Amino acid sequence: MLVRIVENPYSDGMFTHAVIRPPGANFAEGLTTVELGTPDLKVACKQHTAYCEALQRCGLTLVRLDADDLHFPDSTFVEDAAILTPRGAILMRPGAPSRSGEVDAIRETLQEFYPRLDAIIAPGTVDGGDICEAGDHFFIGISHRTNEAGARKLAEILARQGYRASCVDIRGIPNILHIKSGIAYLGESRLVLIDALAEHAAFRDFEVIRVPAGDEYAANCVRVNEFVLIPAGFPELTRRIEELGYATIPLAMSEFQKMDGGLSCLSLRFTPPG
Ligand code: CIR
Repeated sequence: MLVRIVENPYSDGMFTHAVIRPPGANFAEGLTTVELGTPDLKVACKQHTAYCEALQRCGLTLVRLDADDLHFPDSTFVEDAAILTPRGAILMRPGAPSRSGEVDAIRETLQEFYPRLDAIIAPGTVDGGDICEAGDHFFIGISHRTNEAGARKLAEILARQGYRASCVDIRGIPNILHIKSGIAYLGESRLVLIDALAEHAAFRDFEVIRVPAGDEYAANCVRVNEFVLIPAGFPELTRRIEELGYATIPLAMSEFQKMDGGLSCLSLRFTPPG
């Protein structure tokens, strides 16, 4: 098929780097709300390797953290520990107590790239998966992990960076852990949205690509430079995205799905300042 290269969603440039962290031996002890069975660590590692290779194919240099085998079974989901915008880094304060210590390793890593790190502070809690960046606007999901105090603090920091933000309460929407379980920004003012979010007034200025029934898990796809990474096995949403001219890379995600994880949460994509 003919593939059109579409403009990068981030006006300040393409992503050049991504922080990743392989699943640890304790991966199956992480949090989950779904009943899809126990993940197979060997398969999860294989899927993670393929994910990393896809990021490299998108042109990214990987910043690889060692797997944490002992303390933080959910630490492969690095996206929840920070938000990296083209204008700065913000450390999150994850809403699940078992995950709060994950931020230390991310802080240490990001200090090598950012001269200053902002942070969400108590009583605020924010998981990175509750933040959807859409150009100059950030949607913040109020969820069972992200509270109003955290959202307010985040909006304040983003405003200092010159961004607008709005909150979307997702607590009443079944089967989504974070806002990004149901939304993805593709660039060019286009949002992929599950039905339960599609009519929400917050998104009315965007062109909406509806997620077909049954493909909801694939709503968490990720635009990385010229490609859209998408969970494998969701041909109808993949087709809708490709029809718009995007080149997709399908990735097997079964073992991460068992732990409530999506594609976006496996990496922190960024371009170091300066
Ligand atoms: C959790 O419940 O926190 C992890 N098992 C999954 C986190 C997935 N994060 C994300 O989608 N941003």
